[in-house]
Amino acid sequence: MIDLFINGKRLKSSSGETRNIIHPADGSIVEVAQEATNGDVEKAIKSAQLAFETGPWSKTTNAHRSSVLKRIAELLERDKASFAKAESKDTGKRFIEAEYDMDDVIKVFKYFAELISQQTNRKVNVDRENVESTIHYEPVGVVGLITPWNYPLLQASWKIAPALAAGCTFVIKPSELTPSTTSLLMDTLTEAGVPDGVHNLVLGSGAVAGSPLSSHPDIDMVSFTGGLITGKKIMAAASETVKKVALELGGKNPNIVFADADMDAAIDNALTAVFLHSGQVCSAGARLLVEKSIHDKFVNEVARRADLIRLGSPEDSFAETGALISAAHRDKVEKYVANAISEGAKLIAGGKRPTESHLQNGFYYRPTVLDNCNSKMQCVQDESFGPVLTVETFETEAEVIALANDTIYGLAGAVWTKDIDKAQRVANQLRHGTIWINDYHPYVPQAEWGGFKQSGFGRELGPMGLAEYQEAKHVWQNLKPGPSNWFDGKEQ
Ligand code: TXE
Repeated sequence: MIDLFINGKRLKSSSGETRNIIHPADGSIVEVAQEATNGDVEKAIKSAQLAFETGPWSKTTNAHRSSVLKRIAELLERDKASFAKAESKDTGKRFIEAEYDMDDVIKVFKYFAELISQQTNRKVNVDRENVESTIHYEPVGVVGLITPWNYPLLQASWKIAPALAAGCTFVIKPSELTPSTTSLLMDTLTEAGVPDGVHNLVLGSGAVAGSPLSSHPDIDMVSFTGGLITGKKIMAAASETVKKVALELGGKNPNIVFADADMDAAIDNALTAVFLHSGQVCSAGARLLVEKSIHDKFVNEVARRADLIRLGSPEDSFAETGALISAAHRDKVEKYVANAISEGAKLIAGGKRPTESHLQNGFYYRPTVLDNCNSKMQCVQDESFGPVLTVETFETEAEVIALANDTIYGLAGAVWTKDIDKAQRVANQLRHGTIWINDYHPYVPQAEWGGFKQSGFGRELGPMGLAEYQEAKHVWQNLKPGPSNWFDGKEQ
C-alpha cells in the first residue's frame, strides 16, 4: 500500500479511496495507492507552508543543503536496485533502463549539491560611494510539483533536487499511474536529513489531487511536466494567484538526415530516437526528415530494423523495449495510426499489436513506421507519444529548416551530416530547446533542458534549473545615510 506523506507522516486518504497500480507488461495489480481528497491536499500544502515559514530548511546555509543533497545521492546509490525494480513494475520498462534512470537521478542530486555549494550573493557595482549593493538568491517558497508517468523518478528529481537546493518546501503529485518510486523517495529524503514538512506527497488524479497545486493561494510556484492540454489548464489556474510557472509539455521532434550523413550511425540512431521506451519520451525523434536522394535506402532499412525490435516485460532479458503505459494510451496510439493512414500515410512497419502469446495481457504495440507524410498532416503535427515514426523528405537546407520549425512545439531535434558547417548552420536556425548533431538523446544535468514555443517555458537542469526555484532579491545598503534633498521642505 502506498500512503500519502504529509509533515513527516504516512497517512491514508480521508475518503478511504484507493487506486490499483497496473503493471503495463501483463495488466496485473502491482500496488494499491491512496487516492487523496481535496482536503488531504490542503493539509499537505499547509504543512509545506508552515515548514517554509518557520524553517529551519528554508533558512539553512547553502553548505548544509548541499550536504543533505549529497547524502540523498548516497542513499539512492545504496537503494538503487529496489528503486529500479519499483520503477519497472509501474512503467513496464526494462529493469536495465530503470537502472540507467537511477544513475541519472543520482547524478542530478549530486549536480545540484555542487551547484548550490558554489552559489554566493552577487555584489553589484552601483558606482556610488558608501553603498553596498548585493543580490541575494532566496527560495521561491512553497512549490507544487506535478510529474508524468514515462520517467517518474527522473522527472521528479529534476524538480525536487533544485527545489531542495534552493531551500523551498514542496508538495509533489506523481502520475496516478506510477507513484511508487516518488513515494519511496520521501523516506530517502527523511533519512538524509530533510526535516518534516519540507517534502509532502499527495497521490491520485490530476483533477482532484493535482489541480490545487496550480490554484491554491499558498503555493508560490508550480512546476509541471506532462501533456500540452493539461499544461494550458495549469497555466490558466496559476494566473489567478500569479504563481511562477514552469512547464515542460513534450514535443514533436525533427530528426534531420542529410544525404552525406554517416548512414549506419544515422539509421541506428533514428531507431533509438523514436523507439526508445516505446516512444514514450518527450524528446522522441518521432519525425524523420530525410533527404530525398537517400530516402528509399534509408527508410527501407529503418522499417526493416523496426520490424526486428523485440518487445517484452522487464524480466525478459531478450526484450529491447516494453509495453505502453496503459490500455487507454495504446488505444490513443492505435487511433493516431489509423488516422494517419486515412490522411495518406503509407504504413511500412508495425501498425499493430504483437501476435506472440506471452505479450497478449500487456499493453504492447509494434514499432511503427509511416512513410509518405507531409507537414500538413495531423500525424506529423500531433504527439503520439508511442512507437510511431513519420517520414517526410526534403531537397534543400532551407526547406528542411522550414519544415523542422513547422510545429507548435520546440523541445528537441537532431541533424545528421558530415558537413560540420552545415550542421551548425541548421542547428542555429532550429527553434528547439536541445539540438543534437550526429547524436540523439544524450543529456546531462549540467545542461539546461526545456522547450521553445508550446513545449513550455522555464528550464530544468543546469544553472537555470536552479534559478527557477529562486527569487533574486536586491539589497541596497547606504553606509553613510543623509538627506536626499529632493523636496526642499520650504513653505511657499
Ligand atoms: O498527461 P497529463 P497524460 C503527453 C503525451 C501524452 C499526453 C497525455 O502526448 O499522450 O501528454 O498524457 C496530472 N491539474 N505527455 O494524460 O494529463 C496527471 O495526474 C493538475 C508528455 O498522462 O498531462 C499527471 O500527474 N495536474 C509528457 C500529470 O498531470 C493534472 C509526459 C501528467 O498528466 C491535471 C506525459 C490538472 N488539471 C505525457 N490533469 C512529457 N512532457 O514528457 C492531469 N494532471
